[in-house]
Amino acid sequence: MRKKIVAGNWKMNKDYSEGLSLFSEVLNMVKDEVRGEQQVVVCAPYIHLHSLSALAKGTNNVFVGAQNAHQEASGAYTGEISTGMLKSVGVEYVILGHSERRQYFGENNELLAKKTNTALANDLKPIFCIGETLAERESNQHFDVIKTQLAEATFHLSAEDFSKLVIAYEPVWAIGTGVTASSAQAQEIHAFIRSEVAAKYGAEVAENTTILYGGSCNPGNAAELFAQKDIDGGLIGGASLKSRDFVDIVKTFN
Ligand code: 3PY
Repeated sequence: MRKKIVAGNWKMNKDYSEGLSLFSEVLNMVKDEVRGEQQVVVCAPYIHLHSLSALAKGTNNVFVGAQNAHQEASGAYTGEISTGMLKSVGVEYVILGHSERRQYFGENNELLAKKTNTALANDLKPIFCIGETLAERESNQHFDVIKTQLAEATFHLSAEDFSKLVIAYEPVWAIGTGVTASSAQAQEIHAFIRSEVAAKYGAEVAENTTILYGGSCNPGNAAELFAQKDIDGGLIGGASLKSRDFVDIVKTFN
């Protein structure tokens, strides 16, 4: 059975005490709600990760994630954070390839392939983001864009390593815009992603790959999105900053 995940992406929000309060509220509300193959992951800014990991310790299904990591294991990279450092404070997941990193920090598939390798070498599970821009969708290139992102950044992995990834489909036109892909649009792409994974790694790996939807997912649209056959949860932006909204999305699974 593949994992069902609701992951929050706080982005560059919440100072230290705000982050602790938000995470504690979420933890208290979800710790008895998340069962079996379900997981909740909170991807917070670096300053929070050590404290949040300590709070999450002892829960079975609540994990902490980072939003980025450097591609090298260590060295003279002033201001950067390595995957080994993240692992040393109890982090389990790392978001890679978010469209904001691609857009504002020039991250491309080649760099993201390196980051993916380094994360896996340090036993961190990438939540690997892919998705097309509005112009690419309008010119009917969305399937090709997704195919290329997957192939160039992840299909060099062995089947065993690929199985450790979580894929997040985040159409760029739905990020921070309040516009959500319809459940049919999202399902169509998720099914396509699964078929690409099946063509590369076989049906069993594809069947076990968790594919999240991200992009203005909120308590009002999560149930319909998560009910789709190939949507295994969400990567939640703005709604992860309010404990009640985030927990309502988590409860959608029950
Ligand atoms: C959003 O929903 O805006 C996101 O970018 C989630 O990662």
